[in-house]
Amino acid sequence: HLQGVITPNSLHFERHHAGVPDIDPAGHKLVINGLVNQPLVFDYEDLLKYPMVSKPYFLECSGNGRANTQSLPGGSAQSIHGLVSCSEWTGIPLSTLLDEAGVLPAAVGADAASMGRSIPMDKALDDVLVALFQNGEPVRPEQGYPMRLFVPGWEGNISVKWLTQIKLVSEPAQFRDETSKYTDPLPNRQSMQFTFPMETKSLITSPSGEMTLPNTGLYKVTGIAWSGAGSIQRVEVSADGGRTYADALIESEQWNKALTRFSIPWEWNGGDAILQSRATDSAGNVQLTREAVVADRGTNAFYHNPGIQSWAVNSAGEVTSVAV
Ligand SMILES: Nc1nc2c(c(=O)[nH]1)N[C@H]1C(S)=C(S)[C@@H](COP(=O)(O)O)O[C@H]1N2
Ligand SMILES: [Mo]
Repeated sequence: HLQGVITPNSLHFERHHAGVPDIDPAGHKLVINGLVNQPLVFDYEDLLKYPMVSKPYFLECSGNGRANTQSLPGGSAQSIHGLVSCSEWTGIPLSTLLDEAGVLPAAVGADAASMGRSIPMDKALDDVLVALFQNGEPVRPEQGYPMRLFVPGWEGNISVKWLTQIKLVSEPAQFRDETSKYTDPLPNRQSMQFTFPMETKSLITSPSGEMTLPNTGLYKVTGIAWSGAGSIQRVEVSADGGRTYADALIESEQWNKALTRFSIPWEWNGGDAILQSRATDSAGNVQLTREAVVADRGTNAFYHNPGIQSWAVNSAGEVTSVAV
């Protein structure tokens, strides 16, 4: 039921592993230590004085879409794919703070909040933010107030909320949330060590699962597309389960690592149809089919499932999630 590509703050998805802490910013400190020339401690007020950048980025939990790896129990766009949102994030480039701390050679970025994740140094110095604002207002408690790490394009878990510490270390810290969780098992019983970028994905949001088309005639099929590897270049839509595709209209800006809105007109003649969308990003990645994801990762892997969503429309106009 949303349009455009920016998620209102009150509707941003929430994923908390241990509830939302009630933090008084006056007592909150951010520490940068480890392999640095000069360990630093920042108050919230100190950080507000730094130059900031504002960029629109999506945030997606790597568990998004996981219902589609196993059998499909039906479901809606929200229940299957609701763990993605897009905001204008405002914050201090992490590179500014690391530059001030003086990073020692061969250091690897890691932070050690209760939610700890290791971040390779080249990413830490590229586009990572210490985000303080979201769509112009202070980051909400549910999103990490007073500050969160924001790691554009990468699995949501790594964007540590309620950030307290950034520690420079020489190798990955092997935190619980990068080893026992958020690891992708493969069909040959091996596992991927780290899967950082969220893959090229799109989703038709209307019409979508659990909606009913009231009558035959003209519909506007619309949805969102995104990629952790760059911007969305193209979205194709099929009404026959992927046998034929037509190019959708891109309705929004094609921002880097942000949601992009697409639409296409469709005439529903009252018969059975299967709606699908397929995105292509600026790096040339084409969204995988559900079959390809399952063949590649097996049915035990439920993180990182960007597979094409199929919405079946029956002659009563009912829309259901199906496996194609
Ligand atoms: N400190 C902390 N950071 C965290 C989490 C958490 O539980 N605690 N959840 C992670 C997960 S799994 C995701 S998907 C994102 C969700 O961010 P959001 O709640 O702002 O949508 O935050 C990540 N950062
Ligand atoms: Mo997540």
